[in-house]
Amino acid sequence: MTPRTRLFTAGGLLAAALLTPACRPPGSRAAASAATSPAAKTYVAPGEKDQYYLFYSGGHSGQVYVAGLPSMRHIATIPVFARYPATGYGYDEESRQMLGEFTWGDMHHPGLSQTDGRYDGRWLFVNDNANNRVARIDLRDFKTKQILGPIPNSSGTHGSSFVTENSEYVLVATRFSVPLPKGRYADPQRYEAEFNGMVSGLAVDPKNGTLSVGWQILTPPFNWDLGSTGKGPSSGWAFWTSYNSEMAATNLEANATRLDRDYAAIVNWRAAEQAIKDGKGTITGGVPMIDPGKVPGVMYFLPVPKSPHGIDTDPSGRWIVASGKLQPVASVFDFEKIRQAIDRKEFTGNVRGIPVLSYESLLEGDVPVGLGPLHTQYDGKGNAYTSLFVESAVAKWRLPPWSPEERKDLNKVVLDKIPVHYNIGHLVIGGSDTKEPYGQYLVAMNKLSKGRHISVGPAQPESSELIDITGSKMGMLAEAFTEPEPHFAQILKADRITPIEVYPKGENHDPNAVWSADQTSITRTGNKVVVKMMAIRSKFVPDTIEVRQGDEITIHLTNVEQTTDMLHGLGIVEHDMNVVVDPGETKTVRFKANKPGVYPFYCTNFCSALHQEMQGYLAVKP
Ligand code: RUQ
Ligand code: CUA
Repeated sequence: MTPRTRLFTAGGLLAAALLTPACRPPGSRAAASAATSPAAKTYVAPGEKDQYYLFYSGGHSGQVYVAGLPSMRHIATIPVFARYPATGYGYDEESRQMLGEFTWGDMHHPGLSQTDGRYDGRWLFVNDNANNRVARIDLRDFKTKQILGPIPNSSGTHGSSFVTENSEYVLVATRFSVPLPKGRYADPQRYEAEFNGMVSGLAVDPKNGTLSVGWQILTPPFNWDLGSTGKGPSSGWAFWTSYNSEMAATNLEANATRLDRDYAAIVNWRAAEQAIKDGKGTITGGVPMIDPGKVPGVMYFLPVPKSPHGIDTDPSGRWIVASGKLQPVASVFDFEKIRQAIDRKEFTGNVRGIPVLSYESLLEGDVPVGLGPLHTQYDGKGNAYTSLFVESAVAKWRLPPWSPEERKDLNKVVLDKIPVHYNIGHLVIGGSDTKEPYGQYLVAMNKLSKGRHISVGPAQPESSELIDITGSKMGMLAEAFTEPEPHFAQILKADRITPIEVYPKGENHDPNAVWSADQTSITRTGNKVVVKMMAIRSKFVPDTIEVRQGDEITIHLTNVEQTTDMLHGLGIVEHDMNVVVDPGETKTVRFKANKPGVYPFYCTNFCSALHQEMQGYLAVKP
């Protein structure tokens, strides 16, 4: 079967496809396919709600996008590493301080917090590959609460955000290597001698999720790529693949693809934690760091197929799967055997004192999945799904144990393949990185969409595809625009969380909050003017602020509403200022009244029939 016919039969579109356009009156195509269309399975009628959240990374937009599944409708944008005027993020003091000196981030891999190896619905962690940060979003209100970083000694925090079973740590590995500590100059020609990579354990405060750098592990200057955390037999361990074991500093396309194998890192993060407690770290760049060549038991290297892009632990925690982008196989390793080899010290050598395990004796099998394998996800029923970038497809295959016949020809465990459009990067199955995947939908996140949308010019919109994985064959259900640039995603059952819809007044501990007109004020101290302002349908109190040119103005704005969906905004004309306050929320903005004149301000969020009347004046005397 050609991929094309397979797509149609798998999707159940065959009947519609067989009708020739000539014998069909206009309009009947839609009617015919509506009855049989797989898209009907994704239809969420007006007033009904989706079953899952899809949290997908917005890449260099710096934002997290939220879609509903199965509708694939984009329902929210959570700004993290970039300003977002729609929610006033990056304008008020708190979010401005979180963003610091950066106006953008390159977000790659969201990771949900876990308790006992299952999503607990508390936090979503996301990394910024560009400015070496990791942020925490609270799923109680879908807001960014912390941006940690730039992380010391860490450059290109791409191999993130991998959350351990009980959210003890968010684990991060570096894509780039630099001379350490950061800020030190060394000639890039001396890459191998002077540059280093890093694995960081970001400790998560179990009460409030606050991130801090717990410890770091120094590594050779390999380029660490995607990873995963262990569970079950691999509990307490974590894995990353690397490219550039060659340690080349220039023309990586050629120089980092010379060797047949690259190294995966097998990290005992519990041992790293213990080593730090035992005082075996040295403080570098302000954080405790372990040299795994000198502290045994923390890191091991496992050769894997050339130029891999990721390594994924299955839901049982026994099987770990790495794929080499340049070899058409997914390599399966049995962690129990890895563990035995480590215990028995069966090493083939070492790199900078880090023991190297034997690929040949630990390989369970190379499954011939297809061309350009990148990432693997699991359905919890013993099946794995690998994205094939070059082949533009997803391969479904069966994890071990395999029969002797299957072992002789592992083509037998490749069960299905579905074409996707086009050049798939990541794919996601809800809960794949937990003990209990949902196993219902797979979302293919395609790197190039090549003409899937009506043209909007040279920058073609990205697309993602929703695939039904409940049957023995995968079924293509729907395709949707995806905000660029999607990398990884997480899927969470909608009923797993109950986000708040207003900030309860009793929880607002901002000392500058005001709840009635008589509490509002304008106070001057020298050239500093502090305004305590209230927003309520449909006015600001006060609505006239008189200041002098050069004054420093602070406005504490409280939205006193306790009603769902009743937001107010404060936009100040020609002052590059907009904040949005949710019901019960207080935000602070600070700016200088540099220009004389009278500047209207107004509510930027449509809130009532008299929303347009919700305005006032900033009057600046020269
Ligand atoms: S990487 S397409 Cu940034 Cu997630 Cu694999
Ligand atoms: Cu308040 Cu519009």
